[in-house]
Amino acid sequence: MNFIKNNWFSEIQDELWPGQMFSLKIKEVLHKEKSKFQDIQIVETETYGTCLILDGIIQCTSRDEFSYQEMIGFLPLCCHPNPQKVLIVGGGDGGVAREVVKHPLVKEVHQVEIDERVVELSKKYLPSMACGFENSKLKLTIGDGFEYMKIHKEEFDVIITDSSDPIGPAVSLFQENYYKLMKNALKPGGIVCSQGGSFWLDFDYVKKTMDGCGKHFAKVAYAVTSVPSYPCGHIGFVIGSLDPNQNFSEPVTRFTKSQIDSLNLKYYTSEVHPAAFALPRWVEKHFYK
Ligand code: SPM
Repeated sequence: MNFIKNNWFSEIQDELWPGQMFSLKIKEVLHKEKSKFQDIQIVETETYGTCLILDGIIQCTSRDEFSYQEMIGFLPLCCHPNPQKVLIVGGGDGGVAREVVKHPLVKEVHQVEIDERVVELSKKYLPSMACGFENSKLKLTIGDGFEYMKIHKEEFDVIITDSSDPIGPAVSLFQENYYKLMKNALKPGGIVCSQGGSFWLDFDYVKKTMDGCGKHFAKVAYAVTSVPSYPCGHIGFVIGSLDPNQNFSEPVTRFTKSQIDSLNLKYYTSEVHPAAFALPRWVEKHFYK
């Protein structure tokens, strides 16, 4: 798999985003290998910093990664009244862990990542994200998130799934039985938040994932953020709560701007939080009917 030609990397994915592609100009290919699970490339780009690419799909760039990592972490954490114990499934670059450990109420973060090589390479080439692994609140397990949850029942307040796209190995993380497993791994009132795809590209898939979540969770919603290096510059999160009185667009933990700055949050604020749940009418009608 080689999508680099004349110093340009192009994200070509006929199944997920047919007829369009996003390209980044490359300064240098820093690393390339096939791990046990996937094709891994790390490249230095002209304008987006260092970029991690898995199976030909951009996972994060050092220029814009904070938007995704802060939002997938802080949206569910700030909706939960006491998010002491958190599980992260995936997230091998460490960026989500870096954000989750910042939350003042979080005491323990457990993370299960299947591909040890992504963790090792992120420590070497993406230290500003992989610093999440160095925090004393974090315990990393290399393994399968599905199997991990089968033996951890009613343990977590929040479960965050930072997966790649619904193709290949990550497909099961978007399905109904995954939501059932997460429900069983949560304490009463627990919240889940998963990479949910974009309404521009994955409209029916998002709806299907929300429906799967809705079979096991009392409240379900979809929130969005902008990430220029993802296709359409856009990505969403499917969020579910076991609490039937949950109102996702009203965070129970609110931060002043000075707290936001001391937490070194660059995208998430208590004002961005409710705005993330505001959807265009054509999307809202379809997702919440
Ligand atoms: N910690 C960052 C990992 C990012 N995981 C999600 C990557 C998704 C990339 N593709 C987005 C396409 C949306 N349809």
